[in-house]
Parts: sequence; C-alpha cells; structure tokens
Amino acid sequence: MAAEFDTAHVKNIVLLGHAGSGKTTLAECLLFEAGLISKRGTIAEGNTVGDYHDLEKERGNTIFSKLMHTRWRGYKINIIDTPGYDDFAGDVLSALRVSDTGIMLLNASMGVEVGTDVIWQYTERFKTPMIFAVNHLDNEKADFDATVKEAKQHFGNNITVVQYPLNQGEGFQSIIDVLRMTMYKFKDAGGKPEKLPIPDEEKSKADELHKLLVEAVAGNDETLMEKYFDKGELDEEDIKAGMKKAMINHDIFPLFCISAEHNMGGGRLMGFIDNVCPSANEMPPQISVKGEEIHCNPGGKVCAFIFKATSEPHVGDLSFLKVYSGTLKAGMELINETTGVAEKINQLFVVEGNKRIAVNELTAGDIGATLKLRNTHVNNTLHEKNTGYELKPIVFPLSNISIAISTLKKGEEEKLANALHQLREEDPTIEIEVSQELKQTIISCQGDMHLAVIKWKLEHQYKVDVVFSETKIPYRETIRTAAEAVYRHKKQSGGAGQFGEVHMRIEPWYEGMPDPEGLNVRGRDTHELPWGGKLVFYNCIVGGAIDQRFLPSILKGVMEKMQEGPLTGSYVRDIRVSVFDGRMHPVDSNDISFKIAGLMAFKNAFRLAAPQLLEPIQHVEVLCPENITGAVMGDLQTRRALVEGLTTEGNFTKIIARVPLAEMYDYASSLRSITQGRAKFKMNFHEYCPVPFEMQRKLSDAYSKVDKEEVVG
Ligand SMILES: Nc1nc2c(ncn2[C@@H]2O[C@H](COP(=O)(O)OP(=O)(O)OP(=O)(O)O)[C@@H](O)[C@H]2O)c(=O)[nH]1
Ligand SMILES: [Mg+2]
Repeated sequence: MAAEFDTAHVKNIVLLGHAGSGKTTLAECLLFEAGLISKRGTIAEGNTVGDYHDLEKERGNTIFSKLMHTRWRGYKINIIDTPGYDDFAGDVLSALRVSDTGIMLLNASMGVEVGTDVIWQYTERFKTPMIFAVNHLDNEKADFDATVKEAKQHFGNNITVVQYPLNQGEGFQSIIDVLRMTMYKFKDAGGKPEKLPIPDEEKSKADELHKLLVEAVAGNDETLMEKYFDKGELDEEDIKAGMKKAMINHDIFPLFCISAEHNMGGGRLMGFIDNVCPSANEMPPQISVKGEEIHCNPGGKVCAFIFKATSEPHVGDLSFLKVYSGTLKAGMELINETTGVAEKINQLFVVEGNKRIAVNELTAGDIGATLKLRNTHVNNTLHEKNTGYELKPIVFPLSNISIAISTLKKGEEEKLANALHQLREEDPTIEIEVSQELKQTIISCQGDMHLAVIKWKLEHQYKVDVVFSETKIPYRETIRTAAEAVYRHKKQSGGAGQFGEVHMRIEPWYEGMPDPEGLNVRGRDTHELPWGGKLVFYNCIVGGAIDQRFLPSILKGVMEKMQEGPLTGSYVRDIRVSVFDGRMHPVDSNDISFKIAGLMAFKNAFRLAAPQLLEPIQHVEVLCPENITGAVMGDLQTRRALVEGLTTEGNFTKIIARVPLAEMYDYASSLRSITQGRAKFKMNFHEYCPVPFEMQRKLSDAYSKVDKEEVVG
C-alpha cells in the first residue's frame, strides 16, 4: 500500500477560533461532505468524530487537538481541529506549526472574541495563510457586516469578502459568492446547494464586492494588474492563482460564510481548499536551526518533525509527525537530531479522530502518526543519516497558574510522580517542580480548565486520586537595622561537655557597603545564596578568642538558620554577619557547640534587627474587552495591585500591573468568572518587596505557633 497521494495533492488545514465558534461542528460537515462519514454527529449528542474523548463529551468542548483526513476530488486534506479555550493553546500552536492553511471561525453573533485575537497572534508567528469563515449565520443575532467590520479592525484590510449571506438569522439559507458570481441556495438540511443567478436587487452589491476582490488579487501581482487594466476583469483561473500567491504572502485573507450546524457552506469551502489553498510544497521551505533550506520534496532525504504525542487508552500511544522532506516509509531507521538516538519507524498511520489506519509511507508534506517512540519527544526532528537536519521547535506558552499537588492516599507518591512525568511528556505546557523550599510538588499549567483536565487524566487514566492545595508563597526574610547578640552554648551531661560562645553583629547587606565600624576585620567571604541575595561573612575575632577552625562551624550554624528564617521559616537573604568575639573551653569546645552557638546568636540578633518579610511581586498583564475593563480593574484593586499602565489594543484594553503573588492564587478562575472567559492574562516574577506590617505580623505569629509546636514535639 503505497501513498495514494503525491505531495502536490496533500493539503494541511487547521481549524481555529474562540471556543464555541463551531470548529468541531464544521469538521463534521467537511468529513460528511467528503463522504467519510454517513451521518453528521453533533456536539449535543456527543457523537462527533473530533470530540470523542469522554471528557470532551462531558464538557461539550474540544480539549485536545484532533487529526482527521478527508479525500476530496483527488486531494488528501488533513484537518486538525483545535480547542478554542486558551488553556489549551499548546495544541493550537503545535497544529499551526504543521498546517499550511488556517481557517479562523468567527461567530456572527459575537464578532471578534478574545480567543480570536489571541489565536491570531499565534498565527502571525507562523505566517500561516488564513481563511476567515463567518459561522452561526443562522443565529437570530447574527450580524455579518458588524463581524466583518470588527475583523478588519483587528486583523486589517487584507480580509477580502468572497461571500456574504443573503438572509442571515433564522431561516438563513442563501450565500452570494462574489468570486463565482453565483448564489448558493441550501435546503433546510444543508448539503449540496442549488446554484442560482444572483437576484437583481443584490447585483450591484455583488458587483461592487467582486470588483474589490479582483482588485485585491490584481493589486498583489503586476502581471495580473496589467491584465486587469487591459480587460477590466480577470478570469477565474487568474483569480485563483493570484489569490493563492497573495494568501501565502499574507496579502489576502479570503472570507467565507457558513452555518456549520446546518451544514451550509462547507462544501464550497472544501472546493476552495483544493482549488486555491497552497499545498505543502507550495509553501516557502523550512529553514532549519542551522539555516539550511529544507524543501518539501518527496525525492529528498527524509526529515520529519514530531509535533504532538498522545497516550490514550483506546487510541494508544502515538507520536504525531509531519514529513517535511522525502518519503517516510515504515521500517525506516531515522536519527533523532536532538538526542542522537536512532529510531526505527516500525509502523505508520493516517489518523481519523480516534481511528488509525496503517499505511506504508507518508510523502513529503503529509501528516500522520507512529507508535510512540521511546526516545523521541515533541519538538524533536528525525532525519535520514548524514543530513543532520534540525527543525525549529514550537515555542510553547509559559504557565499561568501554579498549584500544589499531592496524593489522596499515602504511599502513592511514586505513582503520582510517574504519572506527572507521562503527562508532561504529552503536554509541554505543563511544568512540574518538586520544591525543596516549599516542600511541595508544584504543577504549573495554563489555567483552571487545564488543571481540571490534568486531574481527570490522573484519576481516570493513571488511577491516582489527587488533591490540590494552595502553593505556599516563597517569602524571603531580611533585616532593616544592625543588631548584636551573644550566645553561649553549654552542656554538661556526664561525659564530654559542649561549650561555645559567639558574639555576633548582623547588618542589612547592600552592594558597596563599607567594612563594619569599630571591628578589626581579619577575613571576609561572600556567599551567593541559591535562593537569591547574599550572605557576607566577616571574621573580626581578636586575640584568638575563638580558634580559626571553629569559624566554618559558626558559618554552618548561620547558614542553617538562613534556610529556615527566624520570622516565618522562609529563606533569609542579604545579611552581613561579623563574628567579633567569643569564648572557648579547652576540652568541651567542638564543631557542634560552635554551630549551635552561631545559629542561636544569629537567630537572636535577627529578632533584634527589625526583621522584614519580603514577598514576590508579579508582573501581570491582562487583556480584556474594553467594556469590562472597570470590573477587571476593580478586582485587581482588591489584590493590592499597583496598576502601571492601561493601553488600548483594538477593542481590547491591556492592563499592566504589579501584584503580590500571594494575591494571585485564584486569579485565573476569578478572571474567567468576571469576564465570562473573555479575558486573558499572563504573569511572571518581577521582584521581592516588603510585606505590609500587619500581614507580616500575622504570618510571623502563625509561624511562631508552628515553630513552638515543633520544638515541643
Ligand atoms: N446555531 C448554530 N449553532 C452552531 C453553529 N456552529 C456550531 N454551533 C453550535 O455551537 C456550539 C459549539 O460548537 P463547536 O463545534 O463545539 O465549537 P468549537 O469551536 O469546536 O468549540 P471548542 O471546541 O470549545 O473550541 C455547539 O452547540 C454547536 O452545535 C452554527 O452555525 N449555528
Ligand atoms: Mg471543538
């Protein structure tokens, strides 16, 4: 069974759009129109090819991108349905990486939504040729003109109307096509429309839009422009060729009309895909990491890119790949450029939702899957020996939320660790950290929907019940003034005793500070602390009051306390310690005595030195529709936010603020509920700042209770 389609007849399409814009429903239409399925499934019935996962059926949303393929008039059209929720942006990015045309769905009753905008930014990274499809035209609130106007405001005037609806809203059934200059009239059940002449009353509008379309095509190509000037028109073949070129260059984004629910417009869209949209070999070559051009040539050396991995009970463990060059045959041995490991590709599949069909080969430009490769991961390149190709990786988004995770039952910790490792393997937008500092396993991901999916997978797929809890805040402790303390550690119990006395001054450390006043400096060491900041340790002992050999023990004691600060048990930073006096005992002094004396002197001096708790402050950016900016700002103000900037981006406002991490715990879900999912935010660590006095008191009171209990216990 050889590949049935040559490179020129393979097209890779990705369906994009805000949640609910109708991508999965449209995919169903496309598969139905191509005869791949005999009945269209619906989201309500939970029987679509795309949303087959139990969790997707339960929620009515796509969560994982799905690869499907159709055959249409001699073409193989790979379609990737993607999730609209930004929590699953990783899958959108990986699908975009391997697609040659995107179809961005707009909901005619909603216009441009926040997801549309966010996804658009991703498409710009890849310069994917884009089609717009205005969906939900049967909705009583559908407003085609307003949707197009908004789309142009957001994405520019390269949006070019190819179709407009005749009677949008309830009873919608006619589309006027200004490329073909015809009217499509659908039956109630949709499907194949009747082709009718454009009604007289629509003629001038259709002519005007046709002219704009032709001018847009001609405007991007000199030869076509000349032809247009000569004849005052372009024929359909010229328009198609010009349009393809303009789409590749991002000069034209053709706009179509559909009602996916009623199966209207999908067939014409497929026709446009095979007629006009570029095949993989018509796209610019891939530029490798080293700068080589990799052409989509079936006769070239094999170069394939892993863009996705899944592990699902009924579908199996699969690595999804796109062949960028050469013809990949089952049984071939390839080299993983990233790991250097040789991988044998035993089996190859084309995929249809949750079905996989074995094939012998995949030609350049095609997308398929293989059984999950042990040493090959998402973003790795596989190539034939001696080529050394490495394709550019997908840059996945950083996480938005973090939460501590633990097992419900004791003893399942290892099971959880393994499951998390597996999850991370499939989903590079998850981060896992075992924090020594906070003594928590912390999972960071894209948002609360993403988190719910992770929990579901852990419980249903990996059979480990988990609980989430608030991530502890990585506070830091420091001091505001200098202080001195003396501590004598003395223990006499039968045999050998313990004795060590340390006199210590501590001061807030800052860059370029002069040597300690009034002390006789004999030596100094600067220690960069692994948790940030410094400890500068001065030896100012005079007259041999303490032996040199005990200094490391004193430092050890100080360090120990700095790892569990006196105020709240957090890491201590930016302190200068000067040991300037002490006493020894000729027999009882030893390392342990001086370690304890150093630790206690430090602890006591710290308490006298106006201790200051520091908290992490995040840089936060929120993108929200203009009309709800007030609500978002109000909520930020309850979180001790310092708003630093407000800018307008189209119909959206971007709020830039500094917010303490301690106030951001539930922000993702709170923002979602305030804005009904229409806003997006990102944050990253900015700096450490002092905690307000009252909060510091509460935190240190709470700690002193625990600290005491620990001592007693
Ligand atoms: N009336 C009407 N409903 C539609 C249309 N297209 C989709 N729907 C409905 O809108 C809802 C969302 O459709 P989906 O196909 O799941 O949307 P999606 O873009 O895949 O959404 P996500 O997977 O969440 O990103 C479903 O209930 C569909 O039945 C349409 O053209 N008209
Ligand atoms: Mg969907």
